[in-house]
Amino acid sequence: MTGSETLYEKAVIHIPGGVNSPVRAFGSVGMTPRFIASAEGAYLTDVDGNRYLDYVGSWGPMILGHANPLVLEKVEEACRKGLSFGAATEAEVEMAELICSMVPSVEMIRMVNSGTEAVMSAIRAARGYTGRNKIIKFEGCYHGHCDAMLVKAGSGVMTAGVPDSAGVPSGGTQDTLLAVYNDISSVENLFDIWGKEIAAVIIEPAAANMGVVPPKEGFLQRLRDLCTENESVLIFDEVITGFRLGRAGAQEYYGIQADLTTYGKIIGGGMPVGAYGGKREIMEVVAPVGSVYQAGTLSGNPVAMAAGMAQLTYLNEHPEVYEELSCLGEMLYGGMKKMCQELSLPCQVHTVGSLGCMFFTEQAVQDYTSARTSNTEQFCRYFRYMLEQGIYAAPSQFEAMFLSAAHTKENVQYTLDTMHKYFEK
Ligand code: KE4
Repeated sequence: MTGSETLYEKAVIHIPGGVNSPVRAFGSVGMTPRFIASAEGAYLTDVDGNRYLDYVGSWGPMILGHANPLVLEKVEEACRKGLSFGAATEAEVEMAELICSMVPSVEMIRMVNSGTEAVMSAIRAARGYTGRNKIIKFEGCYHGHCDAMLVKAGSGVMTAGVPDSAGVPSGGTQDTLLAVYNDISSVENLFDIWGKEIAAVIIEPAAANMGVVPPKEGFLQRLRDLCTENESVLIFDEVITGFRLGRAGAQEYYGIQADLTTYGKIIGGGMPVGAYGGKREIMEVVAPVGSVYQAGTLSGNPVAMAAGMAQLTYLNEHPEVYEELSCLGEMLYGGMKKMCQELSLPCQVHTVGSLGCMFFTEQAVQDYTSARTSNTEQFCRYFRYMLEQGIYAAPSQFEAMFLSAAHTKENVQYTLDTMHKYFEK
């Protein structure tokens, strides 16, 4: 037995599914998950010493690559001063000031410990601010696992093929309204029915949890207008796109400002960090200023702030990283599109900046329903081959590929060559 197999056998005894997050279980690809021992740059090394070119990047945080020396140095420095105080620190002020300086729509921000917590809190703030209850979300978008969001969610929920989660009482989702991504009429209909009862619309401005599905031209702008007209809060869930699509994320990329924005992943530099922020008048409903309660023992943890600050500061001071990521994205996803054309493959390649994916379906993909026409068996065979060739992609058709600043053109060329070999077989 391999080291991963041995560890997996032990893991399943005391951890549900042997993993601390379902999508890591490799369930949809029918394999034993790889147990990772270390990572550096664009590479992972598993407990058996196998080295993989990593296109998951811890699901997005590792935009500068794994074990970035700058980030490690700041984390080590912070650790020596103590790991957690449960008190205000200068690092939190610096982090808040930095994010507010990078994202024009964010005037005030609150640190939490995960993207889920950021979304849960942003929804509560929007409800507290508007005095309304209804929330519109989109089929296939994933916003973490708070009850209200576990309706036709993407990512691991979609991978598992369970449209909704057990254990969520109807009361938890009775105020969640479902719209169809890229179908603005589905949103207009909900506003026609519920109008002034709608507290907020939450969306992944570029969906990356049903595979990658970019917004159609004009879709986000119409959402912005509908929220403004109805005095509903527009929440951009930028846990993935934030600081990946540019210094101001999807809001800069698409030129649309949200009222609230949720963050995670990149702002933690690999440590557990989430955040929600936006208009001052909305954020000031949050305790202790306002009456919307939200709290967290480790929120703004000094070591996590050190990691996040190091990564964000570098991105802020080196905007050329985004140009490099876009060039690598064009090479990788452009090469994949070219391959699909040359080999007449029944696949759709989608890309947004350094994010991308390949749907195993001949249908055009623009939403949850069309994404689900993908042949997950074909994806599974493709995934296994790539892993055997040392390329570690997300073990699910309904996730994204993540490039980092540590990836090279040689890495991308190897990946394209390997894909060619697979599909030419
Ligand atoms: P976390 O609670 O996992 O930090 O963030 C939840 C979340 C919220 N919003 C968006 C847009 C997200 O993509 C996520 C989490 N992303 C998944 C990957 N698609 C996390 C991977 C996992 O569940 O293990």
